[in-house]
Amino acid sequence: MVKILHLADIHLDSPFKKMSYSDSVKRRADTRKVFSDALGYAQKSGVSVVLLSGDLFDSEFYTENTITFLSDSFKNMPDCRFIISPGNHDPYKYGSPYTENVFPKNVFIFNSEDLQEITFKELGLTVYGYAFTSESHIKRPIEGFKVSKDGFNVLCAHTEIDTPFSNYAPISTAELSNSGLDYAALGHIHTDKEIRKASGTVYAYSGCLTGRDFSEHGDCGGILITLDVINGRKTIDAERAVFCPWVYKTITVNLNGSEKDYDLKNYIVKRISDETGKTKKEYILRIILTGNTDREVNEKAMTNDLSEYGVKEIENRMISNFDFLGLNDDFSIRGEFYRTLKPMLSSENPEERRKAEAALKFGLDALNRKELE
Ligand SMILES: [Mn+2]
Repeated sequence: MVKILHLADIHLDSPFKKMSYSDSVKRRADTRKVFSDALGYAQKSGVSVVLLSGDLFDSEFYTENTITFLSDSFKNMPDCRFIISPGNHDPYKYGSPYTENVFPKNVFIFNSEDLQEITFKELGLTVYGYAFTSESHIKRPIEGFKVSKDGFNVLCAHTEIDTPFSNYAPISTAELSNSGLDYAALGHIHTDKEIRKASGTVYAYSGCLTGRDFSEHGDCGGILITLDVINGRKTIDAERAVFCPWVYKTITVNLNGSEKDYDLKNYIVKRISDETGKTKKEYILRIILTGNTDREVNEKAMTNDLSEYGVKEIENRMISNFDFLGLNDDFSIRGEFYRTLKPMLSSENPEERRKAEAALKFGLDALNRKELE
């Protein structure tokens, strides 16, 4: 039996530009802590290979501290092998963390755009991989590839799957299907968390190790792979493991209708508890307010007011209370005017929305031959 931990998109030393300096320092340390927790889990689970499918680093800017931290982490697990496939954020090239530093003996780093392989006879396992050597990788890395080794065959790859003209080492499910690989450990897509199968090949993105902003929502971690032979047949088990204690989440709160009198704060708090349940997770929340209402909201004050519930951002997408349905079906020039403005009325840009609302009010008043204010 061989146990493998699949991780990717760790983005160590991310700058966290949107945060304050002290928060960004803390979040970088937290990221390292989550990585340590993942390796602790690997040790406890009897993992003998850790696959790092690209973007271990966020960019060519990395600190000495992080290199020491990584080297120590690898050294502290001498019986485990660490395989690194450099990705588009941390390509293998002159000046990269991979060429400038010496890593412990149990670390294997792919260094060519062409497919390479490492066989661990003691495990009956061959790992295939390649490196981004710049920010893009046009070549199809496993085109025409078929495994030729006995035992277990696994790919460790930074790739954009099923996107034929991608600049990110495109691999198709047809290629995986024909490859004879037992597992493809993919990196690059941070929020794809589905474990799939193409013929005999199980493949998955691990997703990012930790969420860094609202685009990296939901539970984050890696995948534990167990390869075995039972009654002469190969078996594979793939199981998600969550390592990141914080979760980015967006909640849409619709303020439509007649709820004019309720307390807005209580209403949002109730929606938060409905959406997050009673878990002990640390939620980082963005609230999107929608609906047709004349309610005024001070987003900044409300964000402060709700910060104890984990709210970091409030986005106001509410539109004031016009007779939209009526206008939408109105075939006069009033309806045409409304339909022209409609995309701007529901724009994600609050400034554009407000301008469109003002234009609608003035326009309708003008069409109604009212005095303009
Ligand atoms: Mn990435």
